[in-house]
Amino acid sequence: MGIAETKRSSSTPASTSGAAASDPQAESGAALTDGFHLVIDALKVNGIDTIFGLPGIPITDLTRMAQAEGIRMISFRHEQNAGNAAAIAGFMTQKPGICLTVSAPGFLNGLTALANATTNCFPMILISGSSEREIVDLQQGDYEEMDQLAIAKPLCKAAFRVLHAEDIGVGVARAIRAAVSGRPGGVYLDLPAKLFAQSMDAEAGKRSLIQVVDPAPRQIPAADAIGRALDLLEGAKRPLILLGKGAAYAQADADIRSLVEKTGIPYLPMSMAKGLLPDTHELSAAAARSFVLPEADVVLLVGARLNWLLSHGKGKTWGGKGHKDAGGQKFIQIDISPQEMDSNVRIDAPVVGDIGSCVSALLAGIGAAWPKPPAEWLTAVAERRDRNIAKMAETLAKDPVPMNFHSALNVVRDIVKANPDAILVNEGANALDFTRSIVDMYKPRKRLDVGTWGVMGIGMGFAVAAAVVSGEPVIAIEGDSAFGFSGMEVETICRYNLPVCVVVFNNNGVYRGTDVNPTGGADLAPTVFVKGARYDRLIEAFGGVGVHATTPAELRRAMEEAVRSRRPTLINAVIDETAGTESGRITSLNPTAGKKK
Ligand code: FYN
Ligand code: ADP
Repeated sequence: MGIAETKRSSSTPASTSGAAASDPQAESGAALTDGFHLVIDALKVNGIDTIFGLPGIPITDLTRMAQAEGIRMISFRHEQNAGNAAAIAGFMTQKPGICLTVSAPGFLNGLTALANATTNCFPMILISGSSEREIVDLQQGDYEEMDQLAIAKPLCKAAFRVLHAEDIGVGVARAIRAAVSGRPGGVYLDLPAKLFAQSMDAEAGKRSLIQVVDPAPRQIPAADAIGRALDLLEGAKRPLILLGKGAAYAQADADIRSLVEKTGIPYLPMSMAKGLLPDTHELSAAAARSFVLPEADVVLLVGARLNWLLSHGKGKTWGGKGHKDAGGQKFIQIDISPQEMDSNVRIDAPVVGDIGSCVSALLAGIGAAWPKPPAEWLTAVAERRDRNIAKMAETLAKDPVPMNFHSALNVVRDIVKANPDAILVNEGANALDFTRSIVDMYKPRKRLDVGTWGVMGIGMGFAVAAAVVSGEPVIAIEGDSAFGFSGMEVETICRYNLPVCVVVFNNNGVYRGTDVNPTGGADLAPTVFVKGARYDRLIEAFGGVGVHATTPAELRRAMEEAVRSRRPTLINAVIDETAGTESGRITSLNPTAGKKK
């Protein structure tokens, strides 16, 4: 929609409150536009159709006008959740997710999500209204005074401020490019209150907008880098492909599958890469993780960093003697960021470029005569995997009373299998770790979780965005502790009538509910919550469906009904309060000095 048309809508009832909503055309008689409309038009011209945010000073009218102009405005109850929603929308779509907040505290709430997005390489733009520059810079005590740009800078990929209406087009274009080009990440865009009411000639305004051409240009890998990688891979005795969430983000699904199948190399998916190939694929080594990492001799990393989640590429996980010793593997790494290479261990064959281009270049060098990996390796991986899967099947078949993580997740596993298009959001400690290894994924980008930082609090923001962006049913498997960080957004889920089924694994506390206060005082232990809490009643307050489930059969019935009806549902799944280990599978990261073992 052009400037002339957007201008007309500034006289709609939705935008008549406050001075900022005055109709520039009516005042001057000339065809004018203003900062509000230029921001909206700059986003729209770049195909942005959804904003996640929270209205308030100075962006209230912006949210109204955006809605009036056809942008879907999803309003949240807390900016961090809106920010998480924007971040995961960016991951799912390769378009920057937009989060819109008020100044100072609203901005800071959104900033946590922006930093998390940047850490995870998710493209997102946090747009915050801010107070008057003159007053902020002289520190004269403005309403919500804060130098937001300076604070945002170290926590995101790029940060920009726009002071004049005619620069809005450039500001938005720069933000979009910064978010999605190269390694994706979070961008901050600071819009001071005064900008919104600034008016300018409508035609000049229209001309000032930039439709970004090729926002994430392909980055073709060098031929010698591809040759080096192929040589290493071809000579491997025990090769392994490691798929990370960068591979999921890249949307090169068919080529990645071909790479695995044509080479016949076993692959290990990182958490959010699960489903890139179906977890039931014969070359999946997910259930043989602790076998393949130390045993592999050549590892091809595709969009995965050798960070803490991969024990920094060394130590016992990789067969090293001590925790700093390398395991002797040779690494090939595909990544868009050249600086990622050698960040933890030597990368023998760096392949710098976008994953789509890199994988297709590798495929071009892999002909029909490509040798399959030695049979001993394939057999050893398959044996180990099948043994672990059989062991897991035994555990899943049990039906203990009370219900535990395994018996509850056995239900979730079946529901996801029957609904492979549903999106699984997952956070917690044990609720996260057990779900990751028990619930198979069948399609790419269907598993959204705590990511690189292992954060709590992404749950409801991710669930809202997943439903809004995809229109598919969303199943959010939440630890009771994790759910608390964003639980109020069940109102948002109900308000927008989203097909989200939240399952709270309730074991009465952080990790589990059995800690006691050693002093014998009235306060509960710090890790314990109200016992027997009824999270299901929370959603009933807003018209959603609440279910209290204490058996796998009850859980199954409730989940089936939630997915079938697409009604907002929260299931309070009561889990044995003794179930769960401290910090799940990362207990080693939680210092225990002074704690009774
Ligand atoms: C995996 N496994 C399976 C299967 N899939 N067994 C049977 N069947 C299936 N389908 C096995 C796998 O081989 C491992 O066993 C084990 O299950 C766990 O697999 P996972 O989850 O892949 O591996 P692991 O060791 O937990 O992975 C390390 C990690 C992961 C760091 C990448 O823990 C992770 O992503 N953690 C994030 C934690 C987090 O962020 N927590 C939130 C904060 S909690 P073995 O091979 O025998 O080892 C705050 O307190
Ligand atoms: P995981 O946590 O699943 O291991 P990481 O977030 O650590 O994954 O790694 C993702 C990597 O993917 C990052 O280093 C990032 O630079 C890279 N990446 C993201 N998108 C692309 C892309 N389109 N092409 C190449 N690399 C990418």
